[in-house]
Amino acid sequence: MITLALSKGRIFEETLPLLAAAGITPLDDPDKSRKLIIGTNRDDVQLVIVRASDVPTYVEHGAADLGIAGSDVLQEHGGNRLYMPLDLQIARCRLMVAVAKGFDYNGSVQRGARLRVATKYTESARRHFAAKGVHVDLIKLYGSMELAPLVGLADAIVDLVSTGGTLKANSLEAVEHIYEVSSRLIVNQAAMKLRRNRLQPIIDAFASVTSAA
Ligand code: PRT
Ligand code: MG
Repeated sequence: MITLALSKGRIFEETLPLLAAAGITPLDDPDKSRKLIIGTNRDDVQLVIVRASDVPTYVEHGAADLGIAGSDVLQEHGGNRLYMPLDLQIARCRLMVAVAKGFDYNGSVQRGARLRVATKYTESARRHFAAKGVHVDLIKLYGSMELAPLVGLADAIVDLVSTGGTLKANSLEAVEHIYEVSSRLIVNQAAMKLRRNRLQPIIDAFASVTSAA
């Protein structure tokens, strides 16, 4: 059995065309079904549905041969024990610093004020501000980062931005770009050695759609 780990929602939806190129059709929709293991039209391929941030863990430990994870998640996880053959160019967005409209971010940085920054992306944020030589107090959150500046929990947030609609709806504005994000195919290193003949056709099919896009 070949096992592919991925998260439901945007990554699952944007992976469907890649799976189709490999001749793989899921038998259930994880956004409707409560099943965590989803069969496919191929007896030898199954999907496991996990939290986006857990995908690298399943693949690293070999519980899944393959996985699809955002580069944001991989940056936080530290994916050095994973083989990453492809940038799939799906679920694209960018990691940004944002503040409440009217907050003088550049002025605060120039004055050397110690900023309170709320984020789920503590590793990426730590590296970004360290590279700039800006002192920050990081506040770890697990979601709804946009709320933090509105209620005085933080001066700034580090979060993903796609359309910008969420920032706008909460009277926030992006003030700094940290990095571009897209999803990567990740492969367990032992599986890549031992099961290459089974995995390579799937990787090639994904690559054919990705480079055509
Ligand atoms: O939801 P859960 O806590 O289980 O995990 P998750 O939020 O990590 O999963 P999910 O499925 O929401 O995101 C999975 C991956 O999709 C992320 O790791 C990114 O690589 C990628 N991705 C692409 C995004 C977005 N675009 C995105 N816009 N992930 C999250 N967002 C959120 C963002 O955090 C913000 O709250 O959408 C909001 C902003 O969107 P706009 O369009 O309003 O700017
Ligand atoms: Mg989410």
